[in-house]
Amino acid sequence: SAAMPTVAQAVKESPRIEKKNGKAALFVDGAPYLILGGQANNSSNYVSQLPKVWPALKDIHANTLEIPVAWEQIEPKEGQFDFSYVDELVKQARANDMRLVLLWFGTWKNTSPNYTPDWVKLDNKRFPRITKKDGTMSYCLSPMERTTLEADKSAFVALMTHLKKIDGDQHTVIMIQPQNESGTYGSVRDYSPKAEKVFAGQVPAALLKKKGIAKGGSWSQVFGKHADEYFHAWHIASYINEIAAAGRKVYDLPMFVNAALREPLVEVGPETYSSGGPTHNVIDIYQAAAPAIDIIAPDIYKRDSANYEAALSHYTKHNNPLFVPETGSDTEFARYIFSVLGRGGIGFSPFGIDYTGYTNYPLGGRHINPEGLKPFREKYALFAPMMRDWAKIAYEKPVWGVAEADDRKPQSIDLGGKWKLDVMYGEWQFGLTEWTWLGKFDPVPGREKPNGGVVVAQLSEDEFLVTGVHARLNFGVGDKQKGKNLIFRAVEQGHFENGKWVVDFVWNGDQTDYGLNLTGEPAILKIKLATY
Ligand code: N0T
Repeated sequence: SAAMPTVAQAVKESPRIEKKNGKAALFVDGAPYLILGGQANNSSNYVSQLPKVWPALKDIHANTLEIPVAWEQIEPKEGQFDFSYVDELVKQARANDMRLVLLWFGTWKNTSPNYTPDWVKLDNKRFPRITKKDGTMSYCLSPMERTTLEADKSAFVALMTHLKKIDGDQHTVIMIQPQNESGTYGSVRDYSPKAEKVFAGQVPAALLKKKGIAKGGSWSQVFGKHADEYFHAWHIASYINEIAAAGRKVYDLPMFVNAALREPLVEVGPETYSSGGPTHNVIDIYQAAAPAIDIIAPDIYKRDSANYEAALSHYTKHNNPLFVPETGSDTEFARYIFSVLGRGGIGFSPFGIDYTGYTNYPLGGRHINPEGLKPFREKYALFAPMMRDWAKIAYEKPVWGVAEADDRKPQSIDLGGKWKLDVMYGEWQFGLTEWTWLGKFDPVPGREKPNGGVVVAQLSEDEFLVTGVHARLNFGVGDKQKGKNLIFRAVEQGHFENGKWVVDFVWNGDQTDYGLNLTGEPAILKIKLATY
């Protein structure tokens, strides 16, 4: 009947984060969605720059653009809004078949108020900055000020109201990041008289509960040497939460915050990083203070594998969905998509992906051009054609992933006890690892830096979906069936069509006798294991 919703209408549900069995998925149009992202440079948020953004995203097979919307550009005069950039951005995203994650650059952008309108950033009286311990003024706006919060909130609500109007039926915009790398450098918290008063007061019950602390008290009494940082984190998180919640009330989109990292592997004090931001040691505080935030996300610019993997471990704790909204655009960073997806991540996004000519090297790559972006392109090429399938499988089935480590040594994955997978890095078309008896060969080009990796999903007891690059795979029997010999029932290369696996051809002979070789060419394998 005419009253029945059509299929197209029925699937246009609002994007949302869903969680079950310790896993998380980003649902877009009613089904899990994998963010193969690229974040534009900071100053690419103008209509004139957009034509230089889309080609870079396309060159890496991205499906989602992360890009700023700045408070200064939508509310240049107090109470007067200009959404012309947002309108054009959404229009062009649709024309380029791209989804959007919008980054709200408001009170805190890399902790600073530089993206606030001049009527905010030039009015210290109305919008006070933090007072440092020695009584001098910090650059950073204070989270303790109601006026600032209300002003930011009203701009953000105006943005969300506008998004609902222009995009509430299509959901080109799938997620929002309120603020960017909040916190404060150079002062652990606000020491203004107003803040001091609150600091002397009681720790909120919700925080005590989250921390499992029975006996309340002042911040110093309860948290000792961590009191200053926890206090600041609580107030920034609460501030962001109030803004996010007000925005979600008018238009309910998933929201996340991003962190400028604290050292992942060494204990350092808050005077060395953005104190009060969502660093790994305060994830639980953010969760307690900011229920309107779905994800606490790490911006990872450490190139080395030890730090990178440690950062990922930190941000998968506390039942926090894993999403990497920023990472370096250089070669070494691309491999970590396998670590992220192997940990059940909902998305991955290098930073500075546009052809404006800017690069944040040495945080990212030196050459943001088709050649420089190749490491990302070859990885996204694996997932782009099956991004819905992978997202669904990762939400429902066990998954593992490894990125080639800096030592470039082989790694072994325990696939749940019955089977295991040994991964070694490099490329061979035939035979053993080193054909010493055949003499020396030219090194494989493009393998100067570690760029390999593999992900595996268990489809059923003896069936695995595998993809990766620059790796050789050797499956084996696990501890649970020691003494048996493994044999492939079949190694299928194929693709997904409307959610169904379609076999293109079957690997055998040279392609399987010495391990399964994944090169830089996209190959998705379904492996059926057996024993004899
Ligand atoms: C990031 C980006 C942009 C290992 C830097 C990273 C982006 C912001 N900040 O290009 O500014 O908007 O979120 C801070 C990295 C700290 C240094 C890490 C050294």
